[in-house]
Amino acid sequence: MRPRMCISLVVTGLLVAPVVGGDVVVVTPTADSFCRQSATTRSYGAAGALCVAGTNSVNGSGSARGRFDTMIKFPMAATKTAFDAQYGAGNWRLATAKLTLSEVDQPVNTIFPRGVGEFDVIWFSNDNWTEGPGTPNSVVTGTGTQITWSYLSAISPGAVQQPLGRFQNMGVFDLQTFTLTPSAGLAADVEAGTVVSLRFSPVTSTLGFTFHSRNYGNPDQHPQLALTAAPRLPGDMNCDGLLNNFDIDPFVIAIVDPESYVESYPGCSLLIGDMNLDGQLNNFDIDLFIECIVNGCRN
Ligand SMILES: [Ca+2]
Ligand SMILES: [Ca+2]
Ligand SMILES: [Ca+2]
Repeated sequence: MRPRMCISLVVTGLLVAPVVGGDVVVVTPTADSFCRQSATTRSYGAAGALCVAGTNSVNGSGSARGRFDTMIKFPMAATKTAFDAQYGAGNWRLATAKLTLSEVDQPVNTIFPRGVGEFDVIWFSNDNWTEGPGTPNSVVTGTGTQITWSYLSAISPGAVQQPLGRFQNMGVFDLQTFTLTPSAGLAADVEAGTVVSLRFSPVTSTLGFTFHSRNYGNPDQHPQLALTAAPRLPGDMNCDGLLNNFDIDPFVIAIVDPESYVESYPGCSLLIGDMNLDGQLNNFDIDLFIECIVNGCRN
């Protein structure tokens, strides 16, 4: 059979230096804000911190603080541009999404509660919200689309909300990274280069998780969303949207002579041959490629 013949040439012929890719794109927010159930019209969008807290949360002095939810908005245009350049326009899908937050375990401002517990991160379909100008020390009533408890409550029933994971804070002053499930909505936003809105809602009633916002002075401690992509159709080496015998020759070229592949298939990417999705194209991808050509791919 042709597939086995062609590939056997590669298997017996060489040890190829890996083609490394799988870049991580890191995105920071364009808007973020918390809101409080006990202060329904207040804006806190310019605060240096964000918070998600349960209904029974208390601050450092034991005073009841009640429920806090947080909204964060990430722009995806630059991410799409980067992955289009890496894989070819439309030839990739969202693979992983990791959120890093900078926890403030003992916030100075007494508005913020403290307590370890669980919370949900949720993909929120409605991007029609803004961060208002208020802070804990600057009393401002939110107007229009500015995030307040009232506005979030008004837009929530009409929004699609997809869970991206249930997590727990550490109760320490440190960066924490949470691996999000790439839900259909999250993936669609990233792949279209639009906007991702995330909502943080409490699970544990005594949770009080405070972390730095994009308004905080040190940019290293702003919320960060780190994204990676993978080929949309692994093994489609000629980028015609199909995986078949016509991909065998370009796969062989990509393994043996990567520079020649790049010249011959502009707009495609060597990483489309990364069949085991480890971010490299090398000999370890050959068996999986053969398996896909002969028997069809599992994914
Ligand atoms: Ca903000
Ligand atoms: Ca193809
Ligand atoms: Ca690989």
